[in-house]
Amino acid sequence: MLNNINEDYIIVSTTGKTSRELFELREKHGESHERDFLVVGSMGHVSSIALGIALNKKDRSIYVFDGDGSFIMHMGSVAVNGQAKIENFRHIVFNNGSHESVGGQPTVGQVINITDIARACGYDVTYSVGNEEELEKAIKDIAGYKGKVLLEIKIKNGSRVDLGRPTISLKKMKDDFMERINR
Ligand SMILES: Cc1ncc(C[n+]2csc(CCOP(=O)(O)OP(=O)(O)O)c2C)c(N)n1
Repeated sequence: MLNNINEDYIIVSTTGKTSRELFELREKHGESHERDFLVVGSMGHVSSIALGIALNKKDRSIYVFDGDGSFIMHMGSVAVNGQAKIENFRHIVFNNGSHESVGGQPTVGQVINITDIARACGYDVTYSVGNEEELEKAIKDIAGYKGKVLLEIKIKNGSRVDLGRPTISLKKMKDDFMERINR
């Protein structure tokens, strides 16, 4: 997915294995972490943090990497996001129907209709994809789109058991990220 984002972007990524995977992918590809803000610990707050950045950096494309558990946890923020006057908000929900990071307890993520909720709250366009081909097409469609987008990616559980954790201090990562978005 990262390879298919073809614009100047930043990522605000939810707590748990999503952020751990993002960190590991950057390391694997020899890429810097400065585009990424990893929300470690504060489950459910990722889209609110991203909204603050999107409102203040309107020339940047903001990708929110969210989980279904996190999305549901603070669903009120979806209403606030949906009413914000911004055109640079791309909310991606990795929906595995569970809290995989902490043992795989089921959520109602794959029972409720996340895209309907987003549209009802004011998001301009939504996608729900379930395979790689649809995902690649959706990523291309939303790049550069002027508005608030929600893309739900329906996935299965299956993260690696030996997945690492960030090896750079969170303070340094935050400082590098701040430097990058203010450049
Ligand atoms: C306020 C709060 N509650 C609980 C946790 C513990 N916790 C970390 S990740 C996680 C599960 C997140 O589920 P989801 O957003 O669906 O992502 P997944 O783990 O499936 O990738 C939980 C419960 C936390 N970090 N913060």
